[in-house]
Amino acid sequence: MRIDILTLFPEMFGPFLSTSIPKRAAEKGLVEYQLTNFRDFATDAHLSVDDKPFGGGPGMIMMCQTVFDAVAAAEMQGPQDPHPRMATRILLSPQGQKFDQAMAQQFATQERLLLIAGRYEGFDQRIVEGLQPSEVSIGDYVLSGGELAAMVVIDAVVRLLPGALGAEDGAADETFADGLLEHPQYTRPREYRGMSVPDVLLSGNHAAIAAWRLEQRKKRTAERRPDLWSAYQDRQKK
Ligand code: 9D3
Repeated sequence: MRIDILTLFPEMFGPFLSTSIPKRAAEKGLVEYQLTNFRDFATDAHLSVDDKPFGGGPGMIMMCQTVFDAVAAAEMQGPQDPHPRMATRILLSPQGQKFDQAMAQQFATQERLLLIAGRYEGFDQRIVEGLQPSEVSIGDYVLSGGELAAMVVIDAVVRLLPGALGAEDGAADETFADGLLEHPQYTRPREYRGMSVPDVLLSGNHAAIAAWRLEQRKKRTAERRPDLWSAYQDRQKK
C-alpha cells in the first residue's frame, strides 16, 4: 500500500511514522508513506494556501488551486504498477462520516490511500466536488486541523495490513471484532495495595476463566456502551 499525506504540517508526522507499528510495516515493505506540503504548490508571492470566505464570516478557507495541484502531483508519483494512479482519497473533516473499524477495514483493502489534512475553517466546496473524496471525521470534538485525524486513520489501517502485527496482537484484534468491550486484566503481583486478583484467574480452570471473561465483557458493554450492547444482542438473536 502507498499512503500519501497532504498537509501544511508534514513535520507533525515524522515521529508518528518512525515509531512502532507504522514504522515496522514500512520496514517490512507492507506500506510506503509520502508527505506533500500544500505550501509547495502555492504560486503567489506570499505562498498563500488559504483565503477569506466569499459571503463573509470568520477565519480562512483552504483554496482550490494548491489542493488540486498537490493531489495531482502526489498521484503522478509512485510506480504505476503495483499502484493504480488514482488513490482512494480521504478528506479529514468535521463534516465527514464518523470513522470506525469497518471503515478502517475497507481502507485496508485499497492499494493506495491519499489523505488530505486541512487547517483553518475548512475547504472550498469545489475541492470536495472536484476530487470526490470520502469525507471522514474521527468524532464529535474540535481539533485544530486534520493532521491528528489522519494519523488516527493511518494507525487503524496499517495495523490491519496482513503481516503488520505479531501473531498474538492480530489474534487480539479478532476478539474485539465481536463487538464486546475487553474484560478486566491483571498481571503480577497477586496483591497490590490491598487489592487482589480475582481467584478464578489463578484457578488454572480455563473453561471457568473463559466464562468469567465473557460475563465481564457483557457486563461492561451493557453498562458502558448501550449502542454496542444492542448491536451484540441483535446479532445473538439471528
Ligand atoms: C467554526 C466551526 N468549526 C467547526 C466545528 C470550524 C472548524 C473547526 C475545526 C473547522 C475545522 C476544524 C479542524 N478539524 C479538522 O480538520 C478535523 C476534525 C475535527 O475537528 N474533529 C474530528 N474529526 C476531524 S477530521 C478533521
